[in-house]
Amino acid sequence: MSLSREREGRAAQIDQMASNDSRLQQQPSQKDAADQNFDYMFKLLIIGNSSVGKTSFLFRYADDSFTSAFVSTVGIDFKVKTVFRNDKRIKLQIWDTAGQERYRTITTAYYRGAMGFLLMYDITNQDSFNAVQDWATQIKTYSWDNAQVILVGNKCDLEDDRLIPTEDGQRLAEELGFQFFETSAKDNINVKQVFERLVDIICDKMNESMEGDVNLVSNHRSQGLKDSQAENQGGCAC
Ligand SMILES: Nc1nc2c(ncn2[C@@H]2O[C@H](COP(=O)(O)OP(=O)(O)O)[C@@H](O)[C@H]2O)c(=O)[nH]1
Ligand SMILES: [Mg+2]
Repeated sequence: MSLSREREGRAAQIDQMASNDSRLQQQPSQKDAADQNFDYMFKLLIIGNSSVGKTSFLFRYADDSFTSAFVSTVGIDFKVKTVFRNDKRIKLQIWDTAGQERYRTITTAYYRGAMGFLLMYDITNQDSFNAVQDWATQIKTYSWDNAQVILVGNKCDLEDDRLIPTEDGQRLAEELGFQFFETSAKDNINVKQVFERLVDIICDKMNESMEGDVNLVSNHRSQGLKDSQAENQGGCAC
């Protein structure tokens, strides 16, 4: 089989898998999820204690919606959003912990291949802040060394109930070597900015590295072999 036929066959297989995946069919972003027209794909994870607002944050970013009812996480594993950096289409596959965080039993498979993390706590909840160190250790233990992390203090709309001063979040982020944002999924504060910063720091890291495509899913379906090779050598150029 010629190389291009083989590549087409593989792409058709992936399309077929995507259309068989019931999760994708349930989601409004189904078209986006199955869309193979992208240059790079980043797997991102949102982790942190239960109830800090992870699922709400993901819905706010991916669907621009918020519901104050407790959002059931069961059955929703990830959402997809495509962003652009320097003329490159970057498909973000953003995973939610699907309630597993309640038991602190997030499988190591979940971390595999993740390039970026949002480690979230709730500024009105001391336990969630105390748990940040543990989550950071999990990230360091199970994920790729170059994975980028942003510490996110969510629910900053609840100023009257605040227990964690901004400076404490900032200091902890510095200690851990993470960037830091306070956000509100409810009032849509800093949600898009957090994802944009995470994409930027992942791109910076990739460009720093000579092995620009390590751990990176790059889609060359519509390109010739020559283009792919050239691009692999040059990193993501984003
Ligand atoms: N005031 C406020 N409530 C929020 C915010 N984000 C989430 N919540 C609420 O916090 C609760 C837990 O949110 P959820 O997204 O299910 O948290 P998860 O367990 O981390 O996925 C829900 O009642 C949400 O409506 C926020 O930014 N501000
Ligand atoms: Mg949830």
